[in-house]
Amino acid sequence: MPCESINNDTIAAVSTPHGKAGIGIIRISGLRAKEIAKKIFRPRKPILELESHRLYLGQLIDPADGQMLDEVFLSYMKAPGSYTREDVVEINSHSGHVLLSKTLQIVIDEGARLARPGEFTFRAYTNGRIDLTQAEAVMDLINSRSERGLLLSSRQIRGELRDSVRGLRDKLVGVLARIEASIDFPEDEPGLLPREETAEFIERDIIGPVSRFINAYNRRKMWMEGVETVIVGRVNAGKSSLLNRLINEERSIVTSVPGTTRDIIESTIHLKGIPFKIMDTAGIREGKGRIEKIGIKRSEQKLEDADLALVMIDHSRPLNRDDHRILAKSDREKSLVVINKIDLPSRLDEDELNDLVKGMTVLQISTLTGEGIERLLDIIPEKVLEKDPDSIALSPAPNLRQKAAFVKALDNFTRAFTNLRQGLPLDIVAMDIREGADALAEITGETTNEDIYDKIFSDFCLGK
Ligand SMILES: Nc1nc2c(ncn2[C@@H]2O[C@H](COP(=O)(O)OP(=O)(O)OP(=O)(O)O)[C@@H](O)[C@H]2O)c(=O)[nH]1
Ligand SMILES: [Mg+2]
Repeated sequence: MPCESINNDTIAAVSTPHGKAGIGIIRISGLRAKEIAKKIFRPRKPILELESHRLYLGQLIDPADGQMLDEVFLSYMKAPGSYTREDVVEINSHSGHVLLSKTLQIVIDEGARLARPGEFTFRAYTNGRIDLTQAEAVMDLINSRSERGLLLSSRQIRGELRDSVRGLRDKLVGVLARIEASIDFPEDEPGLLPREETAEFIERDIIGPVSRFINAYNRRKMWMEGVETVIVGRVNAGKSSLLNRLINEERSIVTSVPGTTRDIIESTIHLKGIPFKIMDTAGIREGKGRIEKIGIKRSEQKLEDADLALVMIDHSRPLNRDDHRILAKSDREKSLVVINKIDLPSRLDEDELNDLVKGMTVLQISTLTGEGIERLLDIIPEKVLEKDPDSIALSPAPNLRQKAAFVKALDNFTRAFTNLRQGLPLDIVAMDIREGADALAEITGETTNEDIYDKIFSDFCLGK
């Protein structure tokens, strides 16, 4: 969508959620914003001119019949000192669907048009106030489901990812300049471009950081969407009791009948600012009825897919084949062993157990008395954070679109690196570096195609 054609008109939308609330905000952006404000707003104290960045108290008037609709606050932000870099007017009125719709209708009658979802942010982007990574971070901020996700997106709004990408592109420009000079003056190549050194530079300063960004995508996913945490174990071990303890609610049915849980029961808790989607699963045992077998299959699938597994062992019963089977299927890297029912006497064979859980973190708990639960709540986030030391520093992490561009760029840079070392012609190397740099530019939106609005902004909410 070409930006020239859309930025000539003035857009308006209700920027607050629907429903009853203390206040509702109508936002207007574009060339006619101020003119519309003057027609529909009568300030309490007479003024000569609406000044930028001031809040005025007054009446909202329907110019059609001169009726007062509401007492409102109005502010005017003169271009380019506004969210969109255009003239922006915001009307804070009382909330309520009818009042806000009527106000919006008046604004439209006076010459604005209804904004599309995300169009205010889209204008901030097309007018050069923010780049694409910042625009996407605005959406993340709104949708964020965790404190860490919020922190990450607020840092991205300040432009951390944009700056890192631009830093990479600056380095590439330097490399390209030297390659091009060597193409033009081949006799000087050894001095201008020691191949081995240049290849090393590409590997360390370009391929390294790009790969780290790609890996960081998973971290972002965890923070934004939650760490999938599955509780698995044999029947009756106390899995449902543990879920209920962790979320502090009687969510999952607990009985002494083995095989009580059939479906996956899910609930989210936040630990150290990270959302954890805790899933209770059907207990695993061999040779039971058809329905239970389906449940067990699902449990095993979840164990495979999850980011983290709490593998539960019953302290009051000897280990059996089911325990062995579950532990054999558990990925040691992402599992914690939880020994439950320590309020009851042990019937576990210590040697057998030690052998089975070698190298894994083991915790002892009782969901009945609550013993060990606090410790478990500490260890769960530690397990996630230890795997990824960068995450503590909250370094920038790309979203799916940005990751795809990094992957494309990495492919180009890896080829350039190999070709350089193998002595291939420099114009081939230069082509890959240029393509890689273009892929990076897609991240910030500096070389983007026209359907950017549909791809990114249409997912925004109205009024943002
Ligand atoms: N003494 C004691 N009993 C417990 C403890 N945790 C759970 N139980 C009991 O063990 C039985 C099974 O608990 P659940 O939480 O339903 O076990 P589950 O692993 O979800 O069982 P399935 O869904 O059948 O696989 C219930 O009678 C619980 O009250 C514990 O720490 N100590
Ligand atoms: Mg259960």
